[in-house]
Amino acid sequence: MCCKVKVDNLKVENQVNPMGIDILKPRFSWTILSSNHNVLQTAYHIIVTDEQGIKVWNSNKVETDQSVWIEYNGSPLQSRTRYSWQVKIWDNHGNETDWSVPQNLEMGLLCKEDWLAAWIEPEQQEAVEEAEITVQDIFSGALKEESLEERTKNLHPPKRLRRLFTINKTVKKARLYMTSHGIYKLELNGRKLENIEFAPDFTAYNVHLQYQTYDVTGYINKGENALGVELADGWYIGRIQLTGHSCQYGNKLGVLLQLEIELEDGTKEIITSDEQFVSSSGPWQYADLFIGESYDARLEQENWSCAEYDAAEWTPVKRAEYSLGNLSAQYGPVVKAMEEIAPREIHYEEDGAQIIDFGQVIAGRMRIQMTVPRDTRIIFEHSEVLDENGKFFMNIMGRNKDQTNFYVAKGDDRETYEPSFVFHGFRYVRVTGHPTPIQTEDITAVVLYSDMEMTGNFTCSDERLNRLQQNIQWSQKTNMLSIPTDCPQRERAGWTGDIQVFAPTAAYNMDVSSFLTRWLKDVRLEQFPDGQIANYVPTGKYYVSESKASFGNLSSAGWGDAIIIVPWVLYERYGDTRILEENYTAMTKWLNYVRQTAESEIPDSLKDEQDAVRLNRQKYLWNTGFHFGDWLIPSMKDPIESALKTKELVATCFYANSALLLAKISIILGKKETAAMYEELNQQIRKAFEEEYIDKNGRVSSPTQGIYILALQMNMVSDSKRPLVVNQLAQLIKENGYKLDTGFLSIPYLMDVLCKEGEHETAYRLLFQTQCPSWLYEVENGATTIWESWSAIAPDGTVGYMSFNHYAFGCVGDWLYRYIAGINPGEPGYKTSIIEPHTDCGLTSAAAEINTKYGKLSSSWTKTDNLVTLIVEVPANTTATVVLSHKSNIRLNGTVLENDENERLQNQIGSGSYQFDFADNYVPQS
Ligand code: RAM
Repeated sequence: MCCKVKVDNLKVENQVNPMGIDILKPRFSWTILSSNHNVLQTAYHIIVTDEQGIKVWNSNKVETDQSVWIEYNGSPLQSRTRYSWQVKIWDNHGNETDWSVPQNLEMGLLCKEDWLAAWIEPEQQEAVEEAEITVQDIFSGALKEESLEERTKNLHPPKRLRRLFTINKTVKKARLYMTSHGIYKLELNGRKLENIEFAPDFTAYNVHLQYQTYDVTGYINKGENALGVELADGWYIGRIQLTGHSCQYGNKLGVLLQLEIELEDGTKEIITSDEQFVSSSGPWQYADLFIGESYDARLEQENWSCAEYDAAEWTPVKRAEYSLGNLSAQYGPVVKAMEEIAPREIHYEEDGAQIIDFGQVIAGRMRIQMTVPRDTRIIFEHSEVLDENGKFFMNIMGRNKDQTNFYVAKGDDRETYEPSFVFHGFRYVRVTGHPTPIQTEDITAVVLYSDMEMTGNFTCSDERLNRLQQNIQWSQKTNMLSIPTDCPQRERAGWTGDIQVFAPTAAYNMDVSSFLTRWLKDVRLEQFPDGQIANYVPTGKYYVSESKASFGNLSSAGWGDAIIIVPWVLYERYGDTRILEENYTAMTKWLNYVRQTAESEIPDSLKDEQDAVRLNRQKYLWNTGFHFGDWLIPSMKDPIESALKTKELVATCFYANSALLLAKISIILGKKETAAMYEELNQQIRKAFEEEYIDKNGRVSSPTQGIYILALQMNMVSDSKRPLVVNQLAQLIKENGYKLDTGFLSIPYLMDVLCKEGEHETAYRLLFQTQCPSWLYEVENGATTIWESWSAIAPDGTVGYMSFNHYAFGCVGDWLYRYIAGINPGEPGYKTSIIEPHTDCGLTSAAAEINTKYGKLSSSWTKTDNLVTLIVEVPANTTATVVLSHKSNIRLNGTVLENDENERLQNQIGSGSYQFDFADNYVPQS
C-alpha cells in the first residue's frame, strides 16, 4: 500500500468510460500521479470484469513501463455488454498503488445480426437537386444568382417522428442505439437527451455511418412512454461543400434505432424503428446546414414527445431497405455546444437592422430571448466581418452560403429562439424586423465544436503573440466541427491539405487523436482504386465529376500526402502505433500511385528532349498533372498562379518527403526491406530534384520563398549547395522587406528552416513583422481567427470576399510551442521529450504546457536583462532532455552544470519540477 503514487485519468480508446464502442481490442491508458521525482512505472496489472463480475481479462502483473495504449488481451468482448476495469501499477521507488476506482467500457452492437430494427422514413417530399457547377463558376462570378426565396421554395422541412411504448416493470438498464439519414435530435418523454448536436457525425455515409449509444435508463417511465426524434437534412441531404450541392448521400430522411430495455425481472423489451412510428413536420419550413433555417414558432407542438400528446394528425412512416453494412459505432468526440459568448456591442444600421457584434469569429449559432408581437418576422444573417465603412458585409461567395435564419414569433413573453439544425461561421449577426432594441443580456452566441479536451497553451510577454495563439486556437475549435475543415462558412470541407499542414499545431492545442483517427478512416475508405487520395474527405457523390471539371485531377501533392503525414503526427504526439498500422496499406497505395505517375509521365515541355541523362531522371520527378502547389502565395493574386508556378517542384518535394516518412513508418512496423526500398527511392528523388531544378548558384528554377523552404526542409539539396540555397532564401526574404511570401505547403517549415540554417534573426523578424503579409498584421487589424488570405483586410482597408477563419496559416503555432517555449516530442507520445527553449527571441518570457498522454509537460521561462529562469515540469513515467545552447552560469535547482565544448548543455531529467537558471549569452546581430 502506498499513498505517494496513484493512477489517474483512466481512458479506453482515449475516452473516459466509452459507451457503445466496437473496437474489439480496445486500448487502455492512464497517467501516474506522484509526489516523487524520477518516477517510472515498472509494472501494471489490469483486471476487466463483465456485468456478472466474471473476470474476462486478468493481465496479471506485467513488467513494463508502458502505460498508454495497452491492448486488451482477454476473452472476446461481447455486444451490448458493460465491462468494468481497474488497474494498479508499481514504480521504480518500490511503490505499489491501490487498485484504481473501477471504470467502465461498454460495447455497442458488434454485428449486423444484433440489429433487429429496420430503417424507416417519414412521409416527405424528396429533396430536389441542383445543377452541377465548377469552382470556376463560383469565383468567376458566372453563377446565376437565384434569390433565397427561389432556392428555398424547394427545400423540404425537417421531420418529427414519435412512437409510444408501454413498460410495466421496473427498468434495470436501457440503451438506445441510433443513427439517421440526415441529422437528428432525440427526446424521451419530453426530455432532451444529452448535449449532442448534428449526430451522426459527418462521415463517408455511404460506406461509413456511425450509430450512437445512449444510456436512457433514467428516462423511461413505468407505464406509457413516448420516444421522439427530430430529423433534418444535415450533411446527408443538405447543400454542402464548396459547390453547395445537395443530396450527396441521399434525398430522403430516415431513422434506424433500437431501444433495448432490461427489466428487473430479467426479461427484455426491444423497441425498434418500425411502422408504429408516426411523423409530422414541426415548426420548420426548412433547415439546411449552410443556407439556414426558417422557423415558425406559431407551429410549435408543445409536448410532442410526451405520451399524452395527441398525434392523431401525424402520418404513418414507411419501412425502407438499406444495407446495414455501412454501420459502425461512434468513435471519438461528438459535436456539442461547448461555449457561450455575450455580445460586445449592438448597434443600429440606417435601415433599422441591428448588428450584434460578438467580438469573436466562431462556428455556431445565436440564442435570443424576445418579447415581440405574434406574427413578427425576424431575419438573422451571419457574417465574419464588417466592410471598410463598418457596414454588415457578406464575406462568403458561392451557391447556398446564405447563413440566414427566419423566425416568426408566437408572441409569448420572453420566447426563446435558438436554431436547431444549422450552424454558421460568424462574428456579426444582422437582425432585421426586431421591433425593439435588443439588450446584450438577451442574445448569446453558442459555440459548437467536437468535444475535445483543450490540451495545450502558449503564452508570452508579447500580448500580440498571445492574441495570435488565441486566434489559432479559435480557428482550430471552429474548424473541428465533426471533421477537420478548411473554413466553417464557405466550404466546411475536410480538405486533406489543410489538416496536413495544421495537424502538428492542432495536436498541441487539443487532444485531436480520436477525432483525426475517425476522419482518417474515411480518407482510407474513400481512397480511389488507383491509390489517389481525395483533396477533401468525406468526398460526396459529386467529388469525381466536380474535381475533374474544376481541376482535371482527383488528387494533389501535399493534399493526398495527408494519408502519410497526419498518422505520422498522431504517432509522434500520442504514441499511437495502431494508427500507423491501420493506415499503412493506404499509405503505400498512395505512394505507389505517385511513383507510377512519376515513372510513366513526363511534362509536355520535355517531349522532344534529347539529353538521355535528363530524360532518365524524369522518372523520379513528380512533374505532371494539376496540383494546388504552394497554394495562396501572397504575392500572387490568383491562387491558380501559385499552383501553376510551383506545382512541379512542390510535388517532387512531397514525393521525397512521403517516401522518407514511409521508410520510417516501415521500420516501426518491422518491415525493414520495404523501408530500405523507400529510403533508396527518397535518395533518388532528391538527387534528381537537385540536378533538374537547382543551378550552381543554389537558385531553384521556380524561385519562390516556399520552394527554397521545401527544398531545404525535405533535404532536396546536397550539403555543398546548402549554404547557397539558404543564401537565396534569405535574400528573397530580405528583398521582400522581411515579409513572408509562402503558401500553404511551405509555411509550416518556414521558421524551422530559417532557425536551423542560422537565420533565426530573420525568423524573429518575420514573427514580429506587422506589415502585410504577416501574422501580427492580422492581429493588429483586429483578427480573432486566422484568415484564409493575409490581406483579407487589405492595407487600404478593403475587405475581401474571403474566409476569415482558415487555420492553415496558423500552423506557426507548432513552432511557438516547440521553438520559443521549447517543448519538443522525443520518443512517441512524449515518453521522452526535448526541452529546448529559445530565450534569445526578443521576448522577456514565454511558457507552454501540454497535457500529454502521460500528464502535464511544461516549460516556462522568464528573462531579466540576460538572466533567465526556466521551470520545467515533466510527467511521471517519462524523461526529458533539457538542451541549452550559448548559455553560461547554468544551475539546476541551484547546482552548477557545465556546458560541453560546443557551448551546449544536454541535461537528462526524470519526472518532477525543475528550475534552471542561466545567463543567455546570445548577442543578436544587428
Ligand atoms: C480552398 C479551400 C482549402 C484549400 C483548397 C485547395 O477552396 O478553402 O483551404 O485546401 O482550396
